[in-house]
Amino acid sequence: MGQFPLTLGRFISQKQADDQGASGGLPGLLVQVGLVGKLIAQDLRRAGLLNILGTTGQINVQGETVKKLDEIANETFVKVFEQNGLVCALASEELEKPVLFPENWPQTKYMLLFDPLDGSSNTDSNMPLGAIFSVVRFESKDRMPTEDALARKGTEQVAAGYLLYGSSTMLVYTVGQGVHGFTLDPGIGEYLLSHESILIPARGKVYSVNEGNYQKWAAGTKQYVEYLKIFDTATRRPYSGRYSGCLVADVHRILLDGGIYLYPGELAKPEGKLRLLYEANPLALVVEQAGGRASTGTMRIMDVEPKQLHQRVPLLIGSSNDVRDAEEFIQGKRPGG
Ligand code: AFP
Repeated sequence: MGQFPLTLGRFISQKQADDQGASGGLPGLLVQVGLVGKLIAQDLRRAGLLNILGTTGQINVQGETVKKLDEIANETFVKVFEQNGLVCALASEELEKPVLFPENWPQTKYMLLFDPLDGSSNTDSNMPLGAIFSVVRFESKDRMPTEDALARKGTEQVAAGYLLYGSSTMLVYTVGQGVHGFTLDPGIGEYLLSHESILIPARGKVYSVNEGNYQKWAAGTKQYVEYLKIFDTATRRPYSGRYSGCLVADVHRILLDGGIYLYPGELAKPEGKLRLLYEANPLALVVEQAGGRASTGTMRIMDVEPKQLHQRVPLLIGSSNDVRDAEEFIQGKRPGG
């Protein structure tokens, strides 16, 4: 009989066994993120039948309308992690303040930051959704983590990844030893290894951006997107536009096939829309581990020094050559294309 695909738990434990430096709690933490994914996927599969679509009537800390599924996804993350003792702090896009678990410290030093439901505008139209997570460690011997301990540079992440609720439910993660993808088999309730050691092509032919914002962009961003549309077979242009409204879905496509996703800064909002700590940093770690690049347009995402928990950052992410091209346009180094 052929080899049965590796489950998430077995794969992570095997990888951890190979890496003497890894400490115990991380595999369990990642498996628990997988559990959150199973619980949320179950709701999403029947969302139209459960009266969980639409909005709650609330506005979140981001000033955005809260969808019922945002709240359900956030509650699922918090409930799973307040019960498993695997983290000493949680930070969520949906919560203004972090949730601290002093009872779990110092047994566990891990802290989890997450966007519980990415792509909320897609909830009622059965379009792709995701979740993004980042893990950092709190090393102090003599004090509990506070909010400032969560605001760490992307280079300090010990793990990161995402859940993708698409035609399949997938979990993609990295602990700094490559990027691995698992597909949920709903029949047995297990994530099975489906994409081992993902590597992103150095260049793609897809760009993913909301062109409705075109008039808000600085000249360099406009010039780059216009450049992608010019016919030139030598540089495989024009690129194809693909934009789902879900960062996770668009970045996943680019991770596998190559290309670039952009949510650039705007003249009136130079910081852009996406969050550094629980959107840009985790996806930057995944994409860099797969051989790609993630930039603000002027610097590496993972080198950005955080100032506060929910800070925004412009994001260009994907194939290294595509992101470098975009940076050169944005930095005014290629006015002529
Ligand atoms: P929502 O979760 O509020 O829908 O935002 C989704 C997102 O953060 C990211 O997943 C999308 O790529 C991007 O914002 C869509 O933003 P626009 O609707 O402004 O293009």
